[in-house]
Amino acid sequence: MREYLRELNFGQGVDLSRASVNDQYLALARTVRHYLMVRWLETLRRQSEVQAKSVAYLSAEFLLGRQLDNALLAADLTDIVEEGLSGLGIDLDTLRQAEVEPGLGNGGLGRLAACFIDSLATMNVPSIGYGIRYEYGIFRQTFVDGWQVEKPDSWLTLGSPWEFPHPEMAVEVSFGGSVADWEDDDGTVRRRWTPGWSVLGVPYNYMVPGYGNGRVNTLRLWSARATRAFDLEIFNSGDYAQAVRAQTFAENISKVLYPEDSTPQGKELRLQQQYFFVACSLKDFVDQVLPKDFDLTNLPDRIHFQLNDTHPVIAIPELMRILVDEKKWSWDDAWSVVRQVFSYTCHTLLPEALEVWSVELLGRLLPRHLEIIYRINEEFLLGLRAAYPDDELRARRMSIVAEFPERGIRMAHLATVAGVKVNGVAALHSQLLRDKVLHDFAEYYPGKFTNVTNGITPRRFVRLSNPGLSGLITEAVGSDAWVSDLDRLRELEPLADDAEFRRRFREVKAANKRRLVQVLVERDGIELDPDTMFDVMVKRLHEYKRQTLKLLHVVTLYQQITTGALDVEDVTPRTFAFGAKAAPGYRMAKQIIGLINAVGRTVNADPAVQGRLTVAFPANYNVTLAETLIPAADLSEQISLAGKEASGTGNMKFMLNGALTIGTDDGANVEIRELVGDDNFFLFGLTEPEVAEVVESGYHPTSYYETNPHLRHALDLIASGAFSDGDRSVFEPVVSNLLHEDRFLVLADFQAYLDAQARVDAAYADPEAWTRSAILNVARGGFFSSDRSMRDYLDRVWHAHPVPPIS
Ligand code: 26Q
Repeated sequence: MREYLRELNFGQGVDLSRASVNDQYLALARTVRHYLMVRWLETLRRQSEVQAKSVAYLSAEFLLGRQLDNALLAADLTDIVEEGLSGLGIDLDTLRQAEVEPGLGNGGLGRLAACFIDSLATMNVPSIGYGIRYEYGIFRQTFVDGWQVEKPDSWLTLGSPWEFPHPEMAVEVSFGGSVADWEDDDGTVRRRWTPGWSVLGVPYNYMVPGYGNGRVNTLRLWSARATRAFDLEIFNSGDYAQAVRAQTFAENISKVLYPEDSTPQGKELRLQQQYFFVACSLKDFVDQVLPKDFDLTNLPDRIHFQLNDTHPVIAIPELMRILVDEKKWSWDDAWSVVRQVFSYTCHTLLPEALEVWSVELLGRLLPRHLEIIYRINEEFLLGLRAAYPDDELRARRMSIVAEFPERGIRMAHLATVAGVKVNGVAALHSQLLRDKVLHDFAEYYPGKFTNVTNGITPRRFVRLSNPGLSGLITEAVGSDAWVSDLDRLRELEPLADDAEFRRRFREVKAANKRRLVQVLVERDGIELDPDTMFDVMVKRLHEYKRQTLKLLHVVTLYQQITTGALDVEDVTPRTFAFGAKAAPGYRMAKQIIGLINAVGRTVNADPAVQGRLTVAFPANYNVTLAETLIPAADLSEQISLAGKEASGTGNMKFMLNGALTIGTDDGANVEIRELVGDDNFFLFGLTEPEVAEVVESGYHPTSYYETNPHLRHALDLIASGAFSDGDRSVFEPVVSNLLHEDRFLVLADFQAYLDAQARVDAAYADPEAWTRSAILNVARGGFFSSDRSMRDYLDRVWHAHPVPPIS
């Protein structure tokens, strides 16, 4: 605590009596990071000493969540700090809550990256995360009359104690300009890129502490600055305003996270972001991380670059450019190294979500890279045509260069051609990649395709977010070894049949629900009854995820109660909790948010419902809210149309916190159900092959509307203006989309969903049996630790090994 007070006095420049909560939080954070510093330096020293193969995780997003609690846990400082602070009359929890979470990601993909670097550190794997230090992360969502309004997320304004800027390590990244032939000293004709402009990338290092192992890995995020030359030149020209504008222009690159998490728009700034962080990272690794005299022909022994979706795929031509243009290697030598050091993880199945950059844009921004891509493609097509003579259609399908609707570069094809491995993120997803999305490639490159099912870190999503359950588990296992060895949860299995254990498990869930109720009152002014079933659907808003299906369930119950078709006494009291951000430009998603809020407003206020149905939609769902919401859930909603959700990771978090899942046969739900068994999972809906069949034979949503009275009543009620003050036009687009288009077969799965919800009600009516299932969900969820995902990547993709510290 002496150190804490010193940080407060000399770091923050205040004394205890005048310190704001933020001052106190910052001082504590600095104290903790100070403590971790020794281990960080030691880790770096060991890493360069041992020269083991490392992993570089390249990701445009790292959705970290709050750092303080995780750092305290990793360093085993929680108790000592809590005690010390309380001696000063300070409540640790108050300081925890002062932290603004770094929301440098949209959702699943960004959070996955954060879980993975946590696991890599915990498993002693030499590794580094590379990404972008956005000045503004994912927007803050507010509701105005129930409609989403976005506010900037200025997470840096109150100070960011976890980062270490290194302006002296800045690297230069170039864009634009032109390419021409030139003659080398020895007469070889080479290509020379003369860029049009450049920016600096300043690295900001973040500690990634392993759990209880004294290791601290690095996450290196890049921030864009104007180059000094750029600055000087324009300032000297006397045009001050122009010079300032130029700086702003450069700094724009890392200004804001794009809030779309599918259907990427071909925005120039987004491509600038991608190349910016990738070029910085490769240069950093080659020039700074590797030893000075390193022979790059040995690169595959020292590094594997994992590409988190196609966002960093421009790294492939960039490494070719470095080797061929800068190091003067032959094309073939360069290619033989490049094709050994990258692997690609695909996170989608939606064709519209696959990135394609227009040749016009790519050629303007990165002319040399475009040439390199063309050459990679030429040689790829040469091999392809040799393997499949006279199959021009196949060559066109597989080409890296698309011809329609405009000439474009298919980043997933480039990644697949150059990558050592291509993986999907759940068993079903990987299967569909092989069979459908990348079928031609799976045929051409047998052995390249693999699966690594996603996982989540048990440190943040069980140990920290659910202390009550963690206490129970630790008692049952006999130690806290499960926190870094999640298979030990299996030891809970027999306790599912122990009435006393079930009682305590239920008490933990009840306490988590009370904790959530309190948080939501303070955070949103939402009042909930903890003695209801908490039925939770939290995830990005997307039509394929089908928030409307859950809403139709709510509307159906409401309609039945108000018309007297259902006696309100027979309704299981439920709280329907939603959390979802919509991409700002995704109009249908925003309409759906408006509709959820509108239904909530009406249902919550209707005395006929007698408080048995409550809709809660707290704004701005984020990692921090997830940490209190998920442990309080009874029922986890994972109801995407089969074949559309690559994996899902929220589903795993709910399972490990003792919620039961109602879900389709999609993504990792498939594996969840296999593990917990059909008795402990509420399965419903079409399977992926059935979906394909329905779509194939022509899907007519109206036929479901016409034949299913529940569905008709629910949709009619929405269309009647019952939730929009009688105005029939407000939600007409949602209703008519469902009736006439319904791309994601909401109406086709509606009745099956209602039936499954009836099974949920029946099961919930028997608390002992329900608790037993909940315990089995926890006991059988160990597979979903991201530690296991890392082991799979190490074995199947990276062929790297942990380097345990010398103890
Ligand atoms: C691309 C180009 C331009 C602008 C934005 C983007 C962009 C950004 C984010 C495209 C996609 C994303 C994020 C995708 C994502 O989160 N996918 C989810 O990944 C999870 C982790 O694997 C899976 O569990 C989910 O199923 C998948 O939807």
